[in-house]
Amino acid sequence: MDFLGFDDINSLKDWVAQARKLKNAPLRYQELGAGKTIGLLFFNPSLRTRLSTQKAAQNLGLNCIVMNFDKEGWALEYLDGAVMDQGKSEHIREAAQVISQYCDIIAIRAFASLQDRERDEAEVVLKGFQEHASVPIVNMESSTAHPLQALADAITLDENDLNEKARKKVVLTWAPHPKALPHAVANSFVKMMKQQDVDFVITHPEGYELNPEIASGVQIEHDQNKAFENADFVYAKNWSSYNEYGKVISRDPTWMVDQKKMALTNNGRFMHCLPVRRNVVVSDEVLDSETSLVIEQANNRTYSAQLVLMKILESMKGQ
Ligand code: SN0
Repeated sequence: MDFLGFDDINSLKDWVAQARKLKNAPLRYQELGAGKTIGLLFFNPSLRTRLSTQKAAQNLGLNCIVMNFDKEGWALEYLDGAVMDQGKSEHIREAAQVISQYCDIIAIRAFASLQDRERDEAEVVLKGFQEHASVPIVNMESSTAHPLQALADAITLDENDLNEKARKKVVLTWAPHPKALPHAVANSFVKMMKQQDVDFVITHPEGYELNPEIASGVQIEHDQNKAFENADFVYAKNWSSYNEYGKVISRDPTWMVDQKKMALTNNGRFMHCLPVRRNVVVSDEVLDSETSLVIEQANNRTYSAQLVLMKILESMKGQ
């Protein structure tokens, strides 16, 4: 069993319930991973993903090997038939097979380049490992998806009564950022929201439309203030343009989430995957207030990762 994207979750409701149970007794399955090893390969920086996945592995008794592949590994070639007389030292074919001998599970972080949409959408790194490794593969944020974050967000929303009483309103808002950022977090959040019984609205400036295949059927509101009206949850995230691929076409500071905007909501809770640029994406006031769920979201990364690793370990039993 691989965990590559949100579509690998067969029942979100069940998975969230199982993760919440796991959170109450995280050390109950310490035998499950005994004698097995997970390798975490990072092609990009990480704080939460690295530490929470390592913690999740430890909770399951797994050994954990971590490698900053971008800095410490050989530059990998992914193209079949390549004549490797340039900068790339090793082909994914050997690398994936070799790592499969040391690790029973391989988890990979490989962000979008934001240079070449076709290459990013082909998920060259994740798919390269999937094709050539002989062990299960876990996505720790690829070019187009961050399913472990979206699962953690689903847990956080559920803990904060998303599914209690009256139907809730959730808003995903684009927010300004100095750098061009990937679409992965937004994509997986949208996929997750599509499986929830809520009113879901995306708000962004014109030109920041997400991949239409992912956002199809979702209500889009270009007036951010209007979108915030009566919202129970506001999830902020920056992403670069999809149509003008990887470009920053606006840094409009009026899109920052501040107290004035949160006052339009129904005592709404603020969410962000972190890391977050203070006073650019969200004001100190909001981030430091009781309405913010960002620290809980980060905590739930451990249990989303642990649930996924548990399911993979269970699927390996008797093989
Ligand atoms: C990443 C992203 O996909 O947006 C990871 C989020 C989990 N975020 C960043 O790269 C932020 C970098 C910055 O300099 O603020």
